[in-house]
Amino acid sequence: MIDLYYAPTPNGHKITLFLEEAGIEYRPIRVDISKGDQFRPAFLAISPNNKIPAIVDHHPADGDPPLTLFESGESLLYLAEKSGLLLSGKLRERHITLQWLLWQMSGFGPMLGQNHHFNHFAPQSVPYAIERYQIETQRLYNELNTRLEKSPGWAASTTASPISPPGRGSTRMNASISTSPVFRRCRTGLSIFVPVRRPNARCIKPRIINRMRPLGASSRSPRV
Ligand SMILES: N[C@@H](CCC(=O)N[C@@H](CS)C(=O)NCC(=O)O)C(=O)O
Repeated sequence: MIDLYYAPTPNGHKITLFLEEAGIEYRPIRVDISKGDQFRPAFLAISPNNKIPAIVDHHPADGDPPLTLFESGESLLYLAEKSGLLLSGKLRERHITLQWLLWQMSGFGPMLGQNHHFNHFAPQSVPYAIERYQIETQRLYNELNTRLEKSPGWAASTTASPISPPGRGSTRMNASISTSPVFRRCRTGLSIFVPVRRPNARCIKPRIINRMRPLGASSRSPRV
């Protein structure tokens, strides 16, 4: 059983998507970041960076006491290792997936986050920051678009497949799971502020977004 410390945000959705796709049993524990739950000592003991998501595995493979992890990328990798799903056993495929996962973690997520912040939440307008993050966001979307042009199923594929032998979707899954929720969240903001050329990104939409819909509602889950 995995405890998932969660809020219905792009980073939260990354982990629920993986857990659902892999069929891993989990208990979502809602952290209301709009009310400051992330600064409570009980949560900080699990996620010292005061951010969701974080997971606690009560039955880690080494048989030792429960294992606590924060950072969404690391949680995805841990769950892939634990389940043997959604990350290829083939060297080349695995590293292409990891490359795009890290691209999401270090670029797509944080830069789109900054773009969102300076366009929607900054207490004062900072034209330099707005322009900087719009340009970077545009560049990242174009990069995603080019990737999708080369491999249209990449972000849409959500087929769970074992690490060994690698199967359909296994090279794509972790990268898609980390990218799609951020893509979905930031789409609206971008169409307002930046004319983004991203026709190929449409193929992200159908399955992943349908999968996320029921995952947003976790109002019945306990709070931290
Ligand atoms: N690098 C982190 C980022 C996580 C993150 O930014 N979480 C946001 C919600 S999407 C959060 O918890 N924010 C609360 C805060 O910063 O106080 C990860 O990928 O896990």
